[in-house]
Amino acid sequence: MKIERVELHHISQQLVHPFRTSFGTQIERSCILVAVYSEGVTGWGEVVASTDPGYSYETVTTAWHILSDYLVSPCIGLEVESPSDAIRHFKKVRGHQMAKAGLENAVWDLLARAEGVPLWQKLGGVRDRVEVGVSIGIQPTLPALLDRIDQFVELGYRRIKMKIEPGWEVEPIAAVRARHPHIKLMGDANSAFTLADVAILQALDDYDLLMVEQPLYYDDIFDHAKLQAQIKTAVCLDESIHSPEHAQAAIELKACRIFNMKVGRVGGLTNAIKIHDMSAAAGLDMWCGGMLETGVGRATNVHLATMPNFTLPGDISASARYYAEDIAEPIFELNREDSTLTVPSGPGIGVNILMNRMEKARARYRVFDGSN
Ligand code: OSB
Ligand code: MG
Repeated sequence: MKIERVELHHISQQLVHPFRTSFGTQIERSCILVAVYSEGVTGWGEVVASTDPGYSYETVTTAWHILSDYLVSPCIGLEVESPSDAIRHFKKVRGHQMAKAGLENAVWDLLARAEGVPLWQKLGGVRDRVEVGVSIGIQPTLPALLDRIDQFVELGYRRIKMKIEPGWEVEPIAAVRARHPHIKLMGDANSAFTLADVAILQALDDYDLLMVEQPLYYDDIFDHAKLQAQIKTAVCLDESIHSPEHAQAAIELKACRIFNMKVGRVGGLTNAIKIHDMSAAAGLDMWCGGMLETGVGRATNVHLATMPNFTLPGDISASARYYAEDIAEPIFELNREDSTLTVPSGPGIGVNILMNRMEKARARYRVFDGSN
């Protein structure tokens, strides 16, 4: 198929609840939706960079620049039979994995839609529902935290992730564990600790956590290996893993026992599949992370999480947990009986963009069709 046209849509939507992590509070969520057109078919992908460089150096602005000035133009007029045809020129750009992923994932969706098959089939998925949990931000008080968790448990979520930071770790985790003795529970520090805090992280060993996610520096693999040797709780790496090479280093150094797979952070589905296969071969568990996506990115994540080595519940909650009105339909709803989302069965990612709603949320728009 020849790529005829690419569109970038920068949109911004209010979150249903502010989301506080150790790196800041998000009230609004921006992203770039990428649309790739060929032969009457349109594929969609989401660039999951945020407005601020708090989680990653990438922002909506840097991704707009990298896509506009380097990644998109070489795609116009390109003949693509597989996603690898579309991403060959990406290696001329170092990093900027989220920008790359949005465009690559749109090409995967385009090709799957053109073939009339759901994306999970192209990925070799093995399930039609994926297990999910919910990620809960840092709350102003302990009672507020317990309340918030009760609400989600009531909705049917069976895995709770709590954001932690220095001063908000052992006490809230102990309180949640006391209230929910059997729930799957984990903490995500978003890089807020250092090796000097090892005693705090050791204290978390008493609460039967599934894992502690990214406790140390956002770019680190080496210190995480030192930490994993000193705590019983499994370390999970999120921020530090941007490529199959990073995953290999983490495996060989025993820096973690679990990977959080975010397709944006690793530069697209091709790298996600490589890391999936590497962690399966090495016996590491993995799960699908989230970036407060719209229905587009959420759908990509749901399909990705059907792959066999996604052994733990993902941060892919129901649409209503994020946005009052999503820009794609159908929305994702939690299956209460087993804390899962159902994988869409239509072609490609299996959701459709509500153009009116999307345009209302839109801050910036650009078309690439070879004429500009
Ligand atoms: O660290 O996993 C994270 C959201 C934005 C940036 C980083 C993270 C998160 C989440 C929310 O934890 C996951 C989700 O529900 O989308
Ligand atoms: Mg994380």
